Amino acid sequence: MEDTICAVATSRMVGAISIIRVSGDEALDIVSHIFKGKDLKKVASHTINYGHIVYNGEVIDEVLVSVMLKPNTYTKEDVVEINSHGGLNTTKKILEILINCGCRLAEPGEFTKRAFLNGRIDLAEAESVNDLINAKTDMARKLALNNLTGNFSKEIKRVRQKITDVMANIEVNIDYPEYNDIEVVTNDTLLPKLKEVKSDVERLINNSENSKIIKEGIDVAIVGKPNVGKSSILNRLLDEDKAIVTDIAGTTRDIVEGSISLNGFLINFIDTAGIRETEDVVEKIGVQKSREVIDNADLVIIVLNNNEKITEYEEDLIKSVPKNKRIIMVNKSDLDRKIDLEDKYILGNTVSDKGLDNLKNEIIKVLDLNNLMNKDLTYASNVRQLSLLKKALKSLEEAIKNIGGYVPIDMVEIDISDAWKHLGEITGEVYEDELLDTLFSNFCVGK
Ligand SMILES: Nc1nc2c(ncn2[C@@H]2O[C@H](COP(=O)(O)OP(=O)(O)OP(=O)(O)O)[C@@H](O)[C@H]2O)c(=O)[nH]1
Ligand SMILES: [Mg+2]
Repeated sequence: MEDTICAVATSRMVGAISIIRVSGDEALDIVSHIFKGKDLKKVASHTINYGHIVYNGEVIDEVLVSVMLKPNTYTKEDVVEINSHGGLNTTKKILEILINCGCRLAEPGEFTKRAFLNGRIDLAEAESVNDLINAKTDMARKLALNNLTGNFSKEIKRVRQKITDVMANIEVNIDYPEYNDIEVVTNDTLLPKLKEVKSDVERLINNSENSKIIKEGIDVAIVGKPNVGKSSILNRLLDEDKAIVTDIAGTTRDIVEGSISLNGFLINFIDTAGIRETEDVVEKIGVQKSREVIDNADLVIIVLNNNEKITEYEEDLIKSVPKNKRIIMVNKSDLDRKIDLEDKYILGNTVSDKGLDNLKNEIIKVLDLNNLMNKDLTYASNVRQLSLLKKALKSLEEAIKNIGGYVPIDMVEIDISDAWKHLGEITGEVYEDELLDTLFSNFCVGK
């Protein structure tokens, strides 16, 4: 924390501009030393200053330098940012010079880590910085931004405050049992408060189940007999020839995947090997994988051939996937109809793309994406936060269970304070150094 750190904050590819970020007590001294232009130590905070980076008499680049003095900066330290010309060599050279002059190369996420350690943002907000950078869809961006602005943290703090009140109440009664005017801790007063907290936490957990869908996308498996046109459908959905299509049954032997954005959601389509009894070793493995994909998918598109009678295997396949998790697509509608089917289905073909829009609309409908889009986005955005919410819930349930029994109140308080602690870990009011190391190592350097 005492070092002045530096890193390239922009992408490490060729671009018009690169930003090299410097943060720490020495930031201004070090950059002033290599900057020719106005005296940076005398300029006002939050200004951009034109000049040159000059080192050992050599002009390295023409730059704009932003000077931002603490505490109103990203890290709450002095931050100086050099806007140089893009390109790997110039950027690298300036970075080298900064290191020569006393900066240390920042670790991944170290600027954000400092923002956290210096109390500008909490841990949940810090995590959403990374989520925002890595957002793959519009919805993921919205979720990250909502958490970055602190809405989720506020909710956690609000719930935590309620627990604090309960604990204070218990403490007073343990410490001063002789005071009659202090609210007596009984089942009648504690229980309703704890139940309220429990339902707050439950609500957050239930909402949070959507965050995987929003961040990582929805896995949609395309399954069916060989040769019904699964790979053709995948290619048409992706609008590229990703999977090999031939008229030989058993063409797809391994999983082929591709993603599109639908209504702001990421949909990961997974094309599988046609499922059938086979003696071919490679195909057998493919078929086995297909079955696993069906079990793990959020939605399954079962493809049938309009030109063939439905087989017993296909009927079993339809039955094996719950209605709310499947869409039946009858493909090859350009050929004579031979199929006989009672279930609801989408009819189409990949020759003229007929039915493909209906298929997409059905995906939106079955997954209830329109509804999900309008839902409140105040919830846990990753597994760490969600598992802490679940731990807190467990402790609260334990406390509620014991409160009416013969368990002494100070024992009940242990569970209550566990819940309080788990919620505090979400926002980083309670944390261990190890956690910070793993958490920030997922960030990019310069953030
Ligand atoms: N007439 C017609 N032919 C189609 C249609 N869709 C796909 N085909 C043809 O059907 C054959 C099989 O298509 P694929 O997409 O490879 O079928 P698949 O289900 O992936 O087959 P496997 O990978 O072997 O399981 C190819 O010759 C395609 O050109 C369609 O809508 N109409
Ligand atoms: Mg295929």
